[in-house]
Amino acid sequence: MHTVDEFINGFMDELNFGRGVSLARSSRNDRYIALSKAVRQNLQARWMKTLARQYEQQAKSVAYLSAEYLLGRQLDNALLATGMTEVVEEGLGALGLTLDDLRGQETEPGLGNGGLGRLAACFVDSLATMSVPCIGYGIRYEYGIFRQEFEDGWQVEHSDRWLALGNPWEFPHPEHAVTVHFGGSTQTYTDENGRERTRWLPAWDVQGVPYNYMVPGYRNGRVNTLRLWSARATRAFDLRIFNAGDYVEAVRAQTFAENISKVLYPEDSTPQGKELRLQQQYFFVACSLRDQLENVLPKQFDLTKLPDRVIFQLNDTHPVIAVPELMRLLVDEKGMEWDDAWAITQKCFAYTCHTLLPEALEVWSAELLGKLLPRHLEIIYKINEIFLDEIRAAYPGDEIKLRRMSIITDHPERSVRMAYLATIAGSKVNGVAALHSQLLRDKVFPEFSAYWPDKFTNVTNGITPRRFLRLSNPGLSELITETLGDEGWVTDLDRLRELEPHADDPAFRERFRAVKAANKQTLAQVLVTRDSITLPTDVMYDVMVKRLHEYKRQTLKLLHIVTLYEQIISGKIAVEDVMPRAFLFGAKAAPGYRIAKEIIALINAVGKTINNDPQVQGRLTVAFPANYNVTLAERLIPAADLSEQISLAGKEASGTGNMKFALNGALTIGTDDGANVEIRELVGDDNFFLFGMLEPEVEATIAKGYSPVSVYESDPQLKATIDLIASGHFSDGDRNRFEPVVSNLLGEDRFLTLADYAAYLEAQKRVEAAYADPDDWSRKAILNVARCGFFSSDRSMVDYIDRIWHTPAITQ
Ligand code: GL9
Repeated sequence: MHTVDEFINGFMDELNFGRGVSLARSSRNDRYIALSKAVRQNLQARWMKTLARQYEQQAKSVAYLSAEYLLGRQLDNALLATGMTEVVEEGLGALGLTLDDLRGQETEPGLGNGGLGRLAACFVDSLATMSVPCIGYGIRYEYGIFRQEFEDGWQVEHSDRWLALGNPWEFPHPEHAVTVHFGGSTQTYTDENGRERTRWLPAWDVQGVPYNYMVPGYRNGRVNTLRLWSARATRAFDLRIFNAGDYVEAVRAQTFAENISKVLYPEDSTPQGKELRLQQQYFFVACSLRDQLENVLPKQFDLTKLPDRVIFQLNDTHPVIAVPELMRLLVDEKGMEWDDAWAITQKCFAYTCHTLLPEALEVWSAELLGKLLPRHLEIIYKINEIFLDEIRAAYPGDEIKLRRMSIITDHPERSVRMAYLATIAGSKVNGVAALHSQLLRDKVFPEFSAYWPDKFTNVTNGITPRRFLRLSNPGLSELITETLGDEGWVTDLDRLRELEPHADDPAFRERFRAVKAANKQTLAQVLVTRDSITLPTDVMYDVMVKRLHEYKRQTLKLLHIVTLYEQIISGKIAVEDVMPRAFLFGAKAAPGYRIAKEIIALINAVGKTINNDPQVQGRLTVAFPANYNVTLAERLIPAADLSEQISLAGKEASGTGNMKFALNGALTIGTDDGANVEIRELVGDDNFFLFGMLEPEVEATIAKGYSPVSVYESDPQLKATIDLIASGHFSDGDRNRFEPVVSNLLGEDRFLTLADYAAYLEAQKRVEAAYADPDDWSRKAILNVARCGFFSSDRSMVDYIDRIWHTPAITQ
């Protein structure tokens, strides 16, 4: 389907015979689906070929186990990968249609919460582009991350019915459904060789139906697979309840099974320990392991060779129940000796930790785990026993060490520390940025890293340049391609270095600025139609988009905005002396995270007051479009001048938005945290606005006994700013409205917002000074682009492959 005519034929076939409609009678959704199916045909032959080559070459593959994939829209990515965009545009044009209109019909699959899920999507993109065999395993949630709306500035959640109009990008395979068991009890017995064995007598089961998605490599003829599992009732399940005679109850009970893959938990980094979540985790992991052992590997495969063929990468603790599951399969089902099975298991897993917040490390109550997965709990106990014997031998008499390293803890109740299980089982444990990996070793797993120094490593996160530069920023991409002479940078992002000399070329800077200006226009148009938001386009765009979390400190950004506003309305500074800016926010709060929702309401209230105040009109604008998602990110990031990365040092594991902004020519104002550290090292101190406490100072400040109220009392501007909020200025005089946020800041301020306030304002002054010189600003921005090639997820993949996976690319 390489010519325009071939495309038109393919498209019309899909429309007429796939959808059963004529062009004249088709809906926009019909046309979008026909288009997607025509495009996907071009990927299918590559998909078959890729799988065949992998099989022939007996290639080792990565099995990426992730509860989340935040994919973003598929159509444009498929067009880019196949190089079909122009043919399609022309073909649609001949039919009186436009690609622009049809791409707007796609609902993005929002099967993730934020950075962690988006990272998984970037990684599978890079592996496909590098011809490395990978299968991504996850859950096909019927409802992805909630759709956010604002009612009176307050977040309300709506269900994300992303499948409602049909999904042309998935291939369901109900005939390959696998059964997953839950509950019941275990039983010991003696086998025919006189060996003592255990079997699991589960109480109920569900089926996992695989839905395959294509993961196209960029113009390399490869397509890898993403396999997402959907739950449905088994026949046994049906029969049992139907035989009980209550037909209606039986039908209702079927949905019990389907509930498992119904909805994505919207908590980022604060797992709730809910039973359904554990069901989800075991469900997808059990399906995936069975799929590997029974469908992907050849029949009669010698399982002692398993580590030569697959590495299961644990994306955070969510899939860690895979460890006892593999042990159960090898020992109980395949009859292997424990020690042999454990040796295999240890080679087959590696674990990525994505956090530093202690509350984010998953811990399951032993009672719950034992009720749902009794055999797995026994296996975990045994893994722990053997491990603790080893530790006892290494550190005789050190009871404290034993307690610190035990997978099982008894406080506040008997429970299983999944991160420890992953660390003990995994061949490698990695953090996601240099600083984070260091802090993991020193603070989160100190005993483990002393005992196994070589187990711990770092792989700094990355982002795919296909989606986050080539697709999302066509203007900059064209400028780069023209300047470098070819498009090779799309798969070799270090080549952006070649832009460096052009940073000193006034003509190049002019063109660079024109691209940014055009991107602002595009964004402004999107926000008018999407959100009825009007933005000035000739001002600095200062952007903070990420999940709403106290540690990320959206309130610090807000205090800056209120400070500028307070200074104007109190007459401290003349409005003409304020640099014109638009402040853009995007953030979802976990539905049960009370204070985060209050902060959202406060941002909206401040925005409403400022935007309606004629005194500051045109100078200060606040925009908070609801429902920030990948699709909006693709428009927002290329338009940004300033990237806000202002988490409290030592809290943001890496960040990946920070990389996207820098790569698209925004300058960062940021703390010494996560990957900001590496961004600053690469782009240079002069091209990065650093401020705030360093991680050791944070520790020291808290140790000394931090008092936010004394900071407030000793800083008149801070006091005036907070007092303005407390006075009801942004809440029609209602002083109680934002009392929770104010008292949280003054009374607790867990993340030292007030302690970093003065430094942040000072850094913002440096930003203003730099922005006042457009040539110098552009120079800095160009150097950011030129020096951020390191943050390609292709490089992250090289690091994983060299340090952890050892999975070569396939050939031919
Ligand atoms: C996160 C970290 O908080 C981020 O700093 C990191 O960049 C990403 C990817 O490694 O992982 N861990 C985590 O639980 N989330 C992250 O973003 N949260 C969400 O995905 C919402």
